[in-house]
Amino acid sequence: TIRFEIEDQVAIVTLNRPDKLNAFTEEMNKEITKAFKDIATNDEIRAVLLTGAGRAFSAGEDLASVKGDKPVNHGQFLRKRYNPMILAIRNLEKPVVAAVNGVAAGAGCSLALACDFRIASDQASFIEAFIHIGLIPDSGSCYFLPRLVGVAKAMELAVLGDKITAEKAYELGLVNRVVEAGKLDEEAFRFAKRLAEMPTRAIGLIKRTMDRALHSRTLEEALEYEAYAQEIAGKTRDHQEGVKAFFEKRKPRFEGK
Ligand code: LHQ
Repeated sequence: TIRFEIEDQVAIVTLNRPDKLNAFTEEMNKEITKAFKDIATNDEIRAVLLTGAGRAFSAGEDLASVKGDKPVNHGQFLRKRYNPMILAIRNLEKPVVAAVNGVAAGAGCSLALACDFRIASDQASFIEAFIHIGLIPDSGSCYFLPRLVGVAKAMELAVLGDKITAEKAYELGLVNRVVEAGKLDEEAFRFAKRLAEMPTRAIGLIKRTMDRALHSRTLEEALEYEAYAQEIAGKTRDHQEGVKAFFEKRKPRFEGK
């Protein structure tokens, strides 16, 4: 239910149930989580591109699983299937770019928000669709949304569940770039490849340090974590190479180590 490729040190993960708008099944959740765990331990991979096959990014949970007579415990559902998937992305110390090719609804929207960067096609849209079926935004949306757009807008998006266009998402700060639909693959890959050529350890540490700073209680605490993370970055070969290249007036060749 997903495709996995590696090209120029970029892992390309494609949600691949196009006839179901890439709606999630248990199998798919597990495959995505496993892919991100494999990426964590594969030194050849220095950036990830996450996208959807066909006209959608993802329509969220495949509601076929909820419509049966058997009641589903949504809490357990999330703990087992979705939370590990979201945590695998946030805990990955490599940059993750979502190439949002079409509609991202419900947990599909959450998945896009869990990534570090979002490049949207001008045909993409975002919907916190949960409220339309009497649910709350899950899979990290209640965490990511207010951080990305502020509490007032986050409440509006979560409670009203309106579909917003890529352009609107850009204005809100929800996506980093909007590109022509026909150029999305190329532009998003170029972006991911650029990241893959950068100091991977430092990017991973930026990701971790920013995530922590967002819930640091004091500036002191955040400064201390920066010092701790910088100590690690300072010991990398990429740091040495960066300084050396600067004085030799040439482009650095980072290895991700
Ligand atoms: C679908 C779906 C779908 C099945 C379109 N499932 N078939 C966590 C905890 C526990 C339980 C529940 O879930 C969660 C997490 C969640 O993600 S909850 C939120 C689940 N997602 C939604 O509620 C979104 C439902 N879908 C929509 O609102 C629309 O379909 C969107 C906006 C995604 C796309 O709209 P359109 O482009 O107008 O396409 P469409 O509505 O015509 O859909 C095309 C087909 O895909 C259609 O089937 P059909 O047989 O009529 O062609 C839809 O029924 C089917 N489909 N989403 N999530």
